[in-house]
Amino acid sequence: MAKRSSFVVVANRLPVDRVTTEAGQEWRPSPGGLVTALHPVLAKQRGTWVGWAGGTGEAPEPFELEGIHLHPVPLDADDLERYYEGQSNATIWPLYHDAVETPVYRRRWRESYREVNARFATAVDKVAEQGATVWVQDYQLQLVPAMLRERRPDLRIGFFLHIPFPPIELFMQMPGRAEILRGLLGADLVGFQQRLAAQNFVRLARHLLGLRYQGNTIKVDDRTVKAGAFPISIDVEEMEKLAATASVQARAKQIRAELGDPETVVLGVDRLDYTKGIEQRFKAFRELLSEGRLSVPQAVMVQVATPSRERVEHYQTLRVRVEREVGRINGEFGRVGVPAVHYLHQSYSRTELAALYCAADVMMVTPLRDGMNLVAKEYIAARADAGGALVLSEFAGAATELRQAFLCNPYDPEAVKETMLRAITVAPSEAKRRIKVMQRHLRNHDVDRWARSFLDELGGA
Ligand code: GDG
Repeated sequence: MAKRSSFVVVANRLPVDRVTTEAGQEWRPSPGGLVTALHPVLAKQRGTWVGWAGGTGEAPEPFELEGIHLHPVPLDADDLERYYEGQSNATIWPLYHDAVETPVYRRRWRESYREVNARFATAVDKVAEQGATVWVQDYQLQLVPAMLRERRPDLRIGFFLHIPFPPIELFMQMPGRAEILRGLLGADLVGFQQRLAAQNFVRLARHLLGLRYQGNTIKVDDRTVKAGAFPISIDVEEMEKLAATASVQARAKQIRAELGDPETVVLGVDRLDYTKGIEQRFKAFRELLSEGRLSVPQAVMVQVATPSRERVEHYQTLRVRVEREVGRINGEFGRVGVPAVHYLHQSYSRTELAALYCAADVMMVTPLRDGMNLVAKEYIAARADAGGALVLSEFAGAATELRQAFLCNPYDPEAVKETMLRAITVAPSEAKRRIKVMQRHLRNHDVDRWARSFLDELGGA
């Protein structure tokens, strides 16, 4: 008999990693904004997190870690290929990001997505006590709200989408589109990063299913479904503290020294993903070098491109293109011992990321489309010295809040170049003023506030 909870979080992944130590295998919490925000609520209500534990063998038995019940859902190799890499990351991900890569549609992937969503719904049914609150996370699980409501009309169900929700014209491409929409409409509250996304959703409900809505409330049979914007954030205090530690500060200095103490360090930190605009950023840097408006070694660029979704074809071809561009820039503008671009296809600790943020004069966040983008917020929070400048794409959700960033249109190469130069040459007093305004905003809008506002709204829904 599974342990029952009054609060259940459902996400594709459990917030843990299996690590091998001398004592054998053990579970470690994997740090992340979501778990940080939800941990207090989960711990207080003895809540349960339902998700995949990684690996394709049998799922481990439910276990407890740091006061949270973890309830693993199994995925086998086929599920991984079809539900996760296929339908989630080669169909839905590109479609929801303005189709910046062509979405791939496969019947078998959709079937697998349905099967796996049903498996998650069944698992939640087992662990949720009568009248429990269930919070479903993200695009991998859009059918879960309706599947769950069918099994358990007693539950209060929330859904939050971490990525953009596309305009009607784009959404309409998706085979089986009505099923997805009905899946989401199983929730009492559907949360998005942005107001525009919530609007896209309610309009789609009318367009596709003829449902009536008033403001952001949709009438579905005899119930109502609310849509709303809940922009996610980071644990601001944690990043401030981490970045202020003596060891991080020392490491930041050391990084600059290792880069040859250039005048300008330009930084990018992203999962290696075609939505992040990494190529656009490199192109801008290359053209500024070739026009002589920047030069090496006075300016250098560091790009951390964390390995991601490496079995999905879009990601393999992106890697080839990005690495060719890095080679081209270094070939043309580097010297022995002095590359123009330091490209790191590796994953780093939070401490090292914080040190990189502190070492960077200009942070480039130039996605073609992004639900929010937490890297932009982390950079601002890390700069206790109020130094540095943030170049931010207008197409990141974060641009709605971080108005004092140097905003740009990543599709316009001249705009990216001009904006990058403005950020490089901004007067220190002006840069400080901008960063401080954004820091004040973030302190009042951290991830804790995000979770509370969603759950308060869901409680009242
Ligand atoms: C999705 C949406 C939305 C990156 N490299 C390393 C590392 N990271 C951390 C960053 C940041 C996080 O990963 C990435 O978050 P982003 O928001 O930038 O982007 P996605 O992964 O695409 O996230 C996005 C987010 O969900 C939340 O709703 O903002 O729009 O696409 O925290 O610091 N962390 C470590 N090593 C790395 O190498 N430790």
